[in-house]
Amino acid sequence: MPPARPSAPVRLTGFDLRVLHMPLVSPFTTSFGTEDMREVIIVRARTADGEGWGEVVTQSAPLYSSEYTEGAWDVLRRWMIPALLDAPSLAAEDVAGVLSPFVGHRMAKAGLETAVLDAALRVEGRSFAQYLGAVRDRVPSGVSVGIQRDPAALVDAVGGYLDEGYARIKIKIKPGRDIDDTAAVREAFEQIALQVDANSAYTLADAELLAELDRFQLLLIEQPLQEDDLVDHATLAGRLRTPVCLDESIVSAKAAADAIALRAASIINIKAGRVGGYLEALAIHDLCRAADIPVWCGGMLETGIGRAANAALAALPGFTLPGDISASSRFYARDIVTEPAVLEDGHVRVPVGAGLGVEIDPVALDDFTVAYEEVLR
Ligand code: OSB
Ligand code: MG
Repeated sequence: MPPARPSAPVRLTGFDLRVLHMPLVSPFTTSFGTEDMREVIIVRARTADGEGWGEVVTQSAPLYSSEYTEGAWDVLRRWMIPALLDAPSLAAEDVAGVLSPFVGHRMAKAGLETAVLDAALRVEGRSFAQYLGAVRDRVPSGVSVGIQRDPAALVDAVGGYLDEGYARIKIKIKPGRDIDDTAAVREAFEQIALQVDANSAYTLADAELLAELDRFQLLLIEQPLQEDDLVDHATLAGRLRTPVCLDESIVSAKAAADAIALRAASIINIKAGRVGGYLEALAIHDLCRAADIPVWCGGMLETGIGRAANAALAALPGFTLPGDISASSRFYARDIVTEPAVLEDGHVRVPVGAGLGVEIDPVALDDFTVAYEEVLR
């Protein structure tokens, strides 16, 4: 269901865009590469009544998806922001429609919609959680663990996160770093909730190898094949006991409905950035719930802005598996919000303040900013 009560329209006066470079506490390695710095775009919506914040979760290179920072920056400043500023007054629920002529670029769209929604809800004094229909005040926190030097180093890293209290472990895999890595973690920690993420690194020809993962009692395998391999995912799912979960393939509510109809996924990872915003994410939640498909909230190494919004989303009733909503300290020594998310008994609190419920630390924001541009009406 769309939010019971829509947000009030805002009178936009402009947006400002920043590219941030935020150092990671340790390098993060996936099947598509290693990062030691998070490059991210932060959006501020300016309105006649106040401001709102959003995050564009692109990375510097188009390796996870076709979107990347410079492409998003260009489409935001040249196309999307001018289209939004054309309307004298705009509700967050209308942002996706205004931006719909522009094909793709969902992460860019999500950042704008989130900023407008934050601005509107701050004026109303309503939280993201209330707006979206959250039913929990805290959410279980899972952690995504990158590929390490060797399986022993992976076991060490996982042990550290378990000591911190994380409720679920996800390890990244790729060809050559799959069965042995998973076996090492499962042997060291027999009872933990464990899942793997391949980030599209395999093909259907690897089905037999991937079936070897069946012996590890995994919660799921995430995105083994390419983004547009829905039919192959369905074939693979038929050959595995481990549930197949889709991440990259789920770019919209339509893609989610198609994946479910094809039996390409029995679990779905919802990332608001990847699908164009929290309203599309809500639509996916609702259709999965109706189809009895469990969902969980994915992450894109969000700053305190996106992390707050993700916690609110993950508090919806259909989110029955722990999300990649770790404490800010999992990735960052210093965040851009004054009260970064912390781990409490394996959970992260859902913010209760108006809008996203977090305040920006202007000094930190400034320190990480490497590019700035205002687009005004
Ligand atoms: O596939 O889920 C993914 C990070 C960047 C890009 C893709 C993914 C990830 C993660 C990290 O796994 C999730 C997080 O933010 O904790
Ligand atoms: Mg993933």
